[in-house]
Amino acid sequence: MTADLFESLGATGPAREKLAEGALLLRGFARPQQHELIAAIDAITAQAPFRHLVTPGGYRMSVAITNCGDVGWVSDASGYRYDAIDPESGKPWPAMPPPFRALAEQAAAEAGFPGFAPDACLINRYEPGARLSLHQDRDERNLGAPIVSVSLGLPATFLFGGLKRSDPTRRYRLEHGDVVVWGGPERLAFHGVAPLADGEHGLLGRKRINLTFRRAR
Ligand code: MD3
Ligand code: FE
Repeated sequence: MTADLFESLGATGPAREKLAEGALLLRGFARPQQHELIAAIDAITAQAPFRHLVTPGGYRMSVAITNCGDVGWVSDASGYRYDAIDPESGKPWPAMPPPFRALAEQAAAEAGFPGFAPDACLINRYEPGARLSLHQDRDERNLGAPIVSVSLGLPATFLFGGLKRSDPTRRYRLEHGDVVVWGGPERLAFHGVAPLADGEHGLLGRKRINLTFRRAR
């Protein structure tokens, strides 16, 4: 309890937490860039607005998404894939802003993955009640590259399971500015996000935004 308190205050204790082999949580790593990141997200979503996808199974996702980078993650009746074109606009996805790229590369290097060069950034928006059920991220061609995740806005409970859907899950609270690097054997672990609790964040209001940087191709 006391250790948690000190850690959250940044007074002492590790700002980095090893979640698994190749999976590293960097508390507050994105905080110095928070304003720059939020401005970039606003510019991206002006070009490629958040939308609720329908899964191949016909369910509307409660999380709204958009993308930037060379390719974006899309879902429709034919399945999930990465595509260079935003199906809503018929145009390429907005370019990945240099501060996004730099942050992802620096975080990956901290976790032992130097030279990470993401070509896709999926941007998830959670409003109160939105959740992400347990899934694996396996649509990327290069599964040797890590995924770097950046959390902004309201805190969320992240569920981290094993390589089988039925494996038990551990829970982690992800807060504004937290960055997680997922590589190594846990790259294919099942994971999800519990329904977002309502709240008010000073910069983002009643929502959480998560960026995931990926090497898709
Ligand atoms: C562990 N996003 O977009 S980020 C996703 O908070 C996704 O929006 C969640 O899962 C979110 O696919 C979690 C953390 C994360 C991302 C990818 C992973 C954890 C991961 C891939 C493998 C293992
Ligand atoms: Fe995922």
